[in-house]
Amino acid sequence: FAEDGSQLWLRFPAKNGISADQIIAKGNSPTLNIARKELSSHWQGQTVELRTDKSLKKLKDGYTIKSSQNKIVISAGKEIGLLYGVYHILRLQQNQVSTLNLNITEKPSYDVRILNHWDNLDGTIERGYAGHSLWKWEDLPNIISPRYEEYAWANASVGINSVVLNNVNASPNMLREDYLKKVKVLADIFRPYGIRVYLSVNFASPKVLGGTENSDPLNKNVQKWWKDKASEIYKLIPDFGGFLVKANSEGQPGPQDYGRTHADGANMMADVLKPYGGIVMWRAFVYSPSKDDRAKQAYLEFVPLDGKFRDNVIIQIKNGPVDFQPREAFNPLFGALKKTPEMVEFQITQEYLGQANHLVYLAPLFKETLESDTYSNGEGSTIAKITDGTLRPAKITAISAVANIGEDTNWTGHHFAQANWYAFGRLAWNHELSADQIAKEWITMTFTDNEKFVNPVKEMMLTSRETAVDYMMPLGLHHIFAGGHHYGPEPWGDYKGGRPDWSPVYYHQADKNGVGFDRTKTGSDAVSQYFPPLNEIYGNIKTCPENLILWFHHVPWDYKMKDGKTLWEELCYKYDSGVHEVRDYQKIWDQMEPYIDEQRFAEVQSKLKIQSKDAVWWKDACLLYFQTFSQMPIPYEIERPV
Ligand code: GCW
Repeated sequence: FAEDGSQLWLRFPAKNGISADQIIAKGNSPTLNIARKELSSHWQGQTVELRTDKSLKKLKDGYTIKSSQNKIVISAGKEIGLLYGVYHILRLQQNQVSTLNLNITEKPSYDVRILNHWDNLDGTIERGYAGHSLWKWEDLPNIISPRYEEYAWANASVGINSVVLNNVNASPNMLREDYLKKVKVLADIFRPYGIRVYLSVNFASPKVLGGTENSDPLNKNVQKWWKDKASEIYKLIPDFGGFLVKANSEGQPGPQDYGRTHADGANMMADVLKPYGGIVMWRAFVYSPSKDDRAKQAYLEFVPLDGKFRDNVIIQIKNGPVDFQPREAFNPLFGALKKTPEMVEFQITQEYLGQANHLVYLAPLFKETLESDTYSNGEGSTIAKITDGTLRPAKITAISAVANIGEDTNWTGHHFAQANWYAFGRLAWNHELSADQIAKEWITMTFTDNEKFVNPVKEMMLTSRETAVDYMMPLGLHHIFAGGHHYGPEPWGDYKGGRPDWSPVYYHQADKNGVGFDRTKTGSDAVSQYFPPLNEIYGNIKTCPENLILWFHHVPWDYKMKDGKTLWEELCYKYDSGVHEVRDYQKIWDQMEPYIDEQRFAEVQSKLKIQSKDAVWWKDACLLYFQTFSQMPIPYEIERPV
């Protein structure tokens, strides 16, 4: 068959698995039947017994696996746990791990492991680089694409249990009756795979769809509209997950339009969902053009509201305070809300990381955020522990990421972008897994277990995020992307008369003295939003980590860095080493030809060619531009700009 990447990491052995009498399981639910089918199609080991065991309910979606020579017993409180257990042993089989003496207990790090699709009803995808939307709204509810079930399968195999189908810049039409009937069809297909459907909602829906005089959350007619809508949704989809809301951000409507707060808006929705067990994920990605540093705005708006949200509201916070940059300091809102559950929003789709052209493995970025210590409850208050319920016993724990999936044959545009979907799922299940282990699993399952392939390719993946930072925005530089599409460099961008907070020059602040955004006390004082000792560490140029130095400081061009180079030289070397790293990836990849299929080999090779050209483009554009301020020579040891 064609190796077009359509099978993702789901390349279980094609020959027959165990026979029906080697599968011991009671019941006939759709979920159990999927588990049976997976075993009889792909499992080649011992007899498998699947047992539901009420005493294991505390493991939530988790399971135990115990095995001897002749038999494996998978037990779980819920049937979906049994299916996850089946994927676990299939993964072991694919990774050549012995399944003879297993004694495993798995419990997911988060209850809600959710993909956010930024898919529009017209089939386009905001920041999507893998073709149009998978959801064929025109065809639904009558024509059903086989990819709906394949999508559910892929998610279940890594433990993703929730999806938001539509863009956070939400069309009110999403809640129209005809669309809800289409949503129901998807929910029915996803359900046996343990996946619940959620929707992004437009705050102005009552007025736009229902003709209420406004969408004020304190207006009784508005509340009634939402209540009726919730009842209509739950009649169609009894296990509907809830709403995701982008309000009063980038021009979207919200409660502030009526002088109300985010809490007023979120609580109104929470109240109508509560009777059905639904939740509201309210986004903290809010900012507007103002004198205040954009990086401070979420904290300023949300901290005063701490404790005012209903218990079925969770605040969804982007990993950094600006916008999914190659590297950001973590968002200071994490840990700052003491009485309100918080969840991370990552971006799998590579809006700011070379889109579908660059090979950038994101697990190291995800891990960097999750392992960041906020010090909110003293040392060890990592973002992982704040969000997984360890430090904030929360009714709901969740983790989300913006999907990179589209209708491209290989789902994600770049073959290696599949790894980022996979890695998010695996970390949502267990945030303690290492980026290294996840990469190894994924490579083995997706390509081959030949070490001559696995080791060099894994090395390339593990370094790829830092490489992208080096050739795009080293040392804490950020948001110097070309306006609108955010693909290439435009550090000179100065949208006078437009939005200054979208202008690259606002973020790098280069002048003849130096470069970087002063977020210390002498500048925007964003550092004071961090708990001690981080406020001091970040606020002092001597102790600020160098990989964030230009995020927090305006640094003189001739500032001496730890390695003795001047800031200017360091910048030159970083850009240059990013270029060299990508060229090394090309060389590594060229040697991989014997180990894998021709099609994926050639497609990755040609993407690396683009990435390598782009890296040079970034380096030349940024260094030549910044040189107009530094007035310093490019160190002769590095390749001169072309
Ligand atoms: O990253 C920015 C994107 C917008 C996006 C917005 C958001 C969905 O450029 O396209 O809108 O963030 O997260 O709301």
